[in-house]
Amino acid sequence: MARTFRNFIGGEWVEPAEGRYFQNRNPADHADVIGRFPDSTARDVDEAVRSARRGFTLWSRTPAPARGDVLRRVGDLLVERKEKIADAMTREMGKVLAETRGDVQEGIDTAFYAATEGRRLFGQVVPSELRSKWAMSYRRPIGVVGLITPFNFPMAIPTWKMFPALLCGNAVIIKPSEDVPHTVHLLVEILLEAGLPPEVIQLVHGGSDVGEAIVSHPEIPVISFTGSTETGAIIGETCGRMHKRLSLEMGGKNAMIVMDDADLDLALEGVLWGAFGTTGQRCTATSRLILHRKIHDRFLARVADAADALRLGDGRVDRTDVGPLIHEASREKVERYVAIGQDEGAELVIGGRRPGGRLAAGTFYRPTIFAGVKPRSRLEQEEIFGPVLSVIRVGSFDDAVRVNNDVRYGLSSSIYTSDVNRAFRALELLDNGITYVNAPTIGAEAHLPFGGVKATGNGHREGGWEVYDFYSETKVCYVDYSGRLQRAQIDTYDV
Ligand code: UN1
Repeated sequence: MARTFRNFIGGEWVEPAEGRYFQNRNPADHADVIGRFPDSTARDVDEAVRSARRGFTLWSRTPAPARGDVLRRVGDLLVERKEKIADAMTREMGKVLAETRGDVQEGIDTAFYAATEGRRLFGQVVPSELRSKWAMSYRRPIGVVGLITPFNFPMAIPTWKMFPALLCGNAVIIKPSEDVPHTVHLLVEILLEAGLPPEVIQLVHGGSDVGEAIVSHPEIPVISFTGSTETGAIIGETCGRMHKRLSLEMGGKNAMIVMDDADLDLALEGVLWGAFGTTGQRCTATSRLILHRKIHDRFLARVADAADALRLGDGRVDRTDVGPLIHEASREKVERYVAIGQDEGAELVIGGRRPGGRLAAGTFYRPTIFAGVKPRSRLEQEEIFGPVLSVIRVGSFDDAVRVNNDVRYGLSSSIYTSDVNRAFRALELLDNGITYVNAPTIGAEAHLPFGGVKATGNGHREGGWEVYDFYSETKVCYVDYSGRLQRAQIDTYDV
């Protein structure tokens, strides 16, 4: 009998108000049920907000260095449980253990970064234009923050939203994806053990009803969402109407450019990792490979051979290179795009099918490569979120830049070249939030800002220092100790 998990609301593990649950299954083996999780509703969100308001009163008055100490202990516990969490994560979302360990590590890095930020959280002190007057700003907590997180980085993404939000003194309500409720359950256990006052964190499991209730709740002034561009647009409408602060991290159609002077051995390793790691289910996945015509044929042949040799399987087994897709709907989406690619006249080089045999128990799909993909075709333009790589042939660096930029998304890009001038030109011209030189389109580090331009985001960044701006309100303070009325802009400087 599968274990039944609960929400964490009001400082306790509680059942959902309407008593409904959903099942969480292992995508590598659908017979393996991880547990039953609450299928919550707006009533649970209401309760969570009431509690979070109380948590906020307490936590917002706790000094930031003390809040940082809690996050340092969270980091220590994540280090201690890294292996156990990685195993649970692979079981619920499929990617291989090396990657789920990396996912926990990203949470650890984020925790330690947040811990030190508790002793900084800089405001500014600048000269006033008037005498005997101070002008300064500092950062204040905002209130209850609502986080809606996806399945592909079950620990990293919740932590890189939650830790800065907490460090800034906010209370948090989180709804993780229904596909990965267990990982965030384990994270909340750690937060409580580390000494976070219980009402500062609320975990409400469930589907889009819960997400909508969070987004439209009048007492949640800040929302951070990672997911599809379509859902982000809907959330944006509600937040715009309600004057909420919103951070959106959405789709990508990231390209790796390989020039004729590139180290092809290096580029080969890079493209396999970028395109097929996490079974292509990263916002940062390398889904387009732009090849200079001089190396096109020989490099494509090598990529195809190596990708075809990748071993599919349970991510907890050592020899596995690529795990399953998250669920059947996602595999069907990949299949729809394979059909679209064929209709558009692209050449299916490898893959394009489900594997058979023992892998039929999970939602596996063979690494797939299309060549001769035309710029502006649907295969080339739309996010697939699966192990499908589209290869585009170009005649020059300028063409490569044009193809890279000619999509609606702008998360990450990469160029392989040994020409330093060209590398710097690429950094300037590629229209993305992140560009890698001689590395694939994935691999962002926790202490640098993460995010994209165009339809990938709405101008905010996660990670790095910038995210602390998002989760805090700037308060400006003027102190006039002249003892008389001094009018800014009117009483001008009498030198
Ligand atoms: C995502 O793709 O959804 O840069 C997040 C990376 C990871 C984070 C990716 N550190 O690939």
